[in-house]
Amino acid sequence: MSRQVIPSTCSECSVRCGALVHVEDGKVVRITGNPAHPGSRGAFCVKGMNAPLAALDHPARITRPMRRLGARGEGRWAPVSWEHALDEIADRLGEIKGTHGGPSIAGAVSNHEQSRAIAVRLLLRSLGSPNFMINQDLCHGCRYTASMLTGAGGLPGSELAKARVILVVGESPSDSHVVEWMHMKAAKANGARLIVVDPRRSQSARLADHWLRVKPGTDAALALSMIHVLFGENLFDREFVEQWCTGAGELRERCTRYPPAVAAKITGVAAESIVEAARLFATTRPGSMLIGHGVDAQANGVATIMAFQALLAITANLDREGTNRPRKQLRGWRGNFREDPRFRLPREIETKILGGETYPLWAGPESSLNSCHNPAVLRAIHTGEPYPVRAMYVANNIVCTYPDIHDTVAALKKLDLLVVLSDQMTPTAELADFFLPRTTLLEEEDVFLDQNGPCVSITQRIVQPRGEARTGMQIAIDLAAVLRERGVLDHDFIPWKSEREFNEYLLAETAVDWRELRARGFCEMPFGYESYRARGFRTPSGKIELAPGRLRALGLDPLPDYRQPVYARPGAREYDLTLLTGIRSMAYHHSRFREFAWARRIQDAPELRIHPATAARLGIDRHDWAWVEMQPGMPRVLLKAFVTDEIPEDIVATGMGWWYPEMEGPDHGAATFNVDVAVPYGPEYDPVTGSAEARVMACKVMRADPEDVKMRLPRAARAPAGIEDLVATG
Ligand SMILES: Nc1nc2c(c(=O)[nH]1)N[C@H]1C(S)=C(S)[C@@H](COP(=O)(O)OP(=O)(O)OC[C@H]3O[C@@H](n4cnc5c(=O)[nH]c(N)nc54)[C@H](O)[C@@H]3O)O[C@H]1N2
Ligand SMILES: Nc1nc2c(c(=O)[nH]1)N[C@H]1C(S)=C(S)[C@@H](COP(=O)(O)OP(=O)(O)OC[C@H]3O[C@@H](n4cnc5c(=O)[nH]c(N)nc54)[C@H](O)[C@@H]3O)O[C@H]1N2
Ligand code: SF4
Ligand SMILES: [Mo]
Repeated sequence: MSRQVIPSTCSECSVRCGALVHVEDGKVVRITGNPAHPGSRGAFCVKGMNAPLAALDHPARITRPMRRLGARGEGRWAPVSWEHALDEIADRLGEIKGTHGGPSIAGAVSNHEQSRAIAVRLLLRSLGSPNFMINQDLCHGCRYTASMLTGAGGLPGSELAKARVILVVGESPSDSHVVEWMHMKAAKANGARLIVVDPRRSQSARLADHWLRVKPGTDAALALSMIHVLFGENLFDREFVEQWCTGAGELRERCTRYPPAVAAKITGVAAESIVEAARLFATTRPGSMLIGHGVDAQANGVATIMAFQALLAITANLDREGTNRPRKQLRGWRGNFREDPRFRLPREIETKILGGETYPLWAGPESSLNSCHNPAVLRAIHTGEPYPVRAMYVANNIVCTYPDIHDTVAALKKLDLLVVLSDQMTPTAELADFFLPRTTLLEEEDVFLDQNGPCVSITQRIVQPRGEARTGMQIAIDLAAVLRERGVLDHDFIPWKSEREFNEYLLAETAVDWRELRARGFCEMPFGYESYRARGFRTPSGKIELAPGRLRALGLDPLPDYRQPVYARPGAREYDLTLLTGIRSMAYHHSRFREFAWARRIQDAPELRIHPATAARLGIDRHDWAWVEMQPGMPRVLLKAFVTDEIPEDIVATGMGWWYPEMEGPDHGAATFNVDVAVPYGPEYDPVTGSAEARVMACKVMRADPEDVKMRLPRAARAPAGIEDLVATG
């Protein structure tokens, strides 16, 4: 028997753990963590062990291009050749571009840094369209933008293990980031102190020395109050603030609005706890901070994150050992296509990006991520304002992940052309004109910078693509070739002939040795601390901007402030509970993996975490399901009760992304079981990024009639093999 262990990188989620792929007689038998990987040091999870293997030959997988027959969502398809599909897509893109202009074509992807996303961005730009949609306005948007404004962004990466005090805000690494969770536990075992800010008693909160149980959406008041304490008690790093920060005086003044007694009323955290936590964070060095999705995707997200970044800055916990470090650069790395002038559109086109007029720091030419305000794209499809969007090229599952599912579906149905890249028939793919079959992890080669290491990592192609599947980059290359031939391209931003050539391009000017990269799965990036001493921080002033000039220039409040969250404003009395969405599940990655029996064995239904007393008050039993409604006029969502005292009595919480691949109908159950059916896509929006309030909202909860639930649940006969018993019992 031949045995081989190939070092690679798991890319099933953005953590990107070093992986060892075990191959016997040419067949992948097992995937494990790579202890030698400098970023993840052996950490791994159930998704990485199972998903790549299970996806490869899954019965739900589609590996041929298909063209729609009949109406959108009718589920009638004809297999076509790649040649036919690309020809017709190119023709139709050419027509749409000719009639409505390049910007009438938009694209959507998941993560913006992977090659499958870069491929979409460059394809669009080649067609003259700046309209690139990423999920970051529901995800990291406020963190990216706050970091750009203040210059105090960055993650601790492996520094976390060396921190003596760790502040965790709105993040649950035990559910979402196995590497940070590992480092955090290691630091704690070495005596580090842990402060966790979270309304929910998460695993991190259980481990914490200080658990600050904030009311959702009030974190800005907490951070400003902690800063107030540090200024007042002279516990800030005077030298660093004087030399490396601007706006400290104004910030100090702003914080006087939030003495601990005032902040206590707003946040629900006792004044003494605020003072203690502030003192602990300032007097214990070094300190690291994890700031998560729990405070992003909120209407006051940027201000909240700026306030916590200010806390890092005034305690000088930046770019030193054991603190948050700014993104480390690799000399010669050519993967920054967002900023690279060789791949940019003319300014007059970039200013046309949808949403840029309202949110220039999010969507303009000088914005943090140069991508659309997604609600503006949906509006352009519906209304033709400010100009029509008639075609979309989609590489993720936006029907299941954008708020207001019915609105997303209605918009997609109005398009002249919808192309969806996927490995199976998702609720988004169901609406496509063309389904293009994409590879899964073991069939792909990807190269990227991992800030956890920091290192360059490679995902190696272990097996040949199944059937006719192609990688996202290869599909863009092949489509660009046809478009080029027809003279439809304004720019040639996809000059490569293969994914391999693209990857070689990324590294060509670096010192990375391909042989070493392949042999180890990574190449460490040398890095030092305090690089700001030589280069300054990445802001216009070269300093940390505590009151960023770019906000002031736009007439926005340059200082972080607390604003009352929407859910807490007076509204209809029956919306008496607060719902948190998006709590991560170790078995799933967003909308992915619902077709796998191993994942469904871990969790088979979208959960409603609810306190025992609240459940009792509403007559909800352990085995019950409940309807949750967020707003009159919006549909309700059906969630399964998970009675737990980790949640306060006035809050309930759930995950995201649910659908049942085996269920009939174009939505595969998403219109019933996916929380985003009931979540409006704003307003209100964050004034800087336009992020919608998709995380925290007022709701009412009603016990569902068990007979009615039974009718709606998926049928056992169609369930993924091995979980029929689960489905049968609901
Ligand atoms: N297994 C798994 N891992 C994932 C993902 C996945 O789908 N599955 N997705 C990845 C992606 S794209 C993302 S964005 C991350 C998200 O992962 P995280 O950044 O960890 O964010 P969440 O799990 O959404 O929420 C973290 C915590 O925030 C708390 N929270 C909610 N509202 C508030 C608030 O107003 N204030 C404070 N202080 N806390 C609040 C919640 O109770 C929760 O404990 O996970 C990534 N990792
Ligand atoms: N209400 C509410 N809505 C939310 C959130 C929330 O907390 N609450 N979270 C938001 C966040 S943080 C995010 S990031 C988005 C996620 O939103 P999406 O990006 O849409 O989520 P995914 O399910 O990861 O991506 C869907 C498709 O992308 C492709 N894909 C993605 N990653 C991979 C991969 O590694 N390999 C392969 N082969 N295919 C891949 C697959 O075709 C998959 O079906 O949802 C957001 N939506
Ligand atoms: S956390 Fe799990 S899914 Fe994400 S990269 Fe690591 S092993 Fe893969
Ligand atoms: Mo995300």
